Amino acid sequence: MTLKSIKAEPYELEFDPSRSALIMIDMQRDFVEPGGFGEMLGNDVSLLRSTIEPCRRLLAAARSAGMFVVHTREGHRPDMSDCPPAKRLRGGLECGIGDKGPMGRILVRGEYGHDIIPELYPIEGEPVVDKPGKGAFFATDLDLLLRNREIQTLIVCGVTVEVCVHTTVREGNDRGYECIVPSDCVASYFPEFHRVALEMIKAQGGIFGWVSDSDSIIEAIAG
Ligand code: C5J
Repeated sequence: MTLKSIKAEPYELEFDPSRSALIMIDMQRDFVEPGGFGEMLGNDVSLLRSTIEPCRRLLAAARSAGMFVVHTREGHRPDMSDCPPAKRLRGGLECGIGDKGPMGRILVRGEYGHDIIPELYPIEGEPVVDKPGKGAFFATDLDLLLRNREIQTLIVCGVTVEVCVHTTVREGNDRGYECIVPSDCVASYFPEFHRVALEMIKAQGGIFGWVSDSDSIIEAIAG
């Protein structure tokens, strides 16, 4: 076991790359691409698209180092049997989850908008965890995939930082994983939420985990 160290806040994180995983949360067309569900709701997707290049570089570094990589997608079965009515009806949208949106049925598995953007597309051997909720541990086999590989540290990237990234970090933290979030590999449609979400993770001595950046993590992985 070779321990390495990442420059991070609130303090350096020691990690074993062979027991670490890169988790790419919901880098799906409907959230990130112009013309998708996120933009249809009036959001500026350029705020999310700024994560693509740092995520791509971090993904490449993790792959080169042989690190375990997992991708997630938020979405539901086509018959919507795994979507709580409360989630489907929330917001009273004219065109919401399960309805025909600009990139196919919104957040429905198998639809064009539900899939991961080409820039960060999974390669062979990288599991894709389809999750019905915000957190990647809820109603999925993610915990089993990680425990079977004796993973301890999660590098959590993706969108949106205050929703699916944060929920996943909180779930992972409660399950005993050490979670580190690169600030430039996560984003929100609301810049203030981005800032506050990261503050919340690293507050009180790292109550949910650590905050770093892609360059520091790449340096640590490659070094
Ligand atoms: C994610 C959402 N992925 N904001 N979903 O954060 O609804």
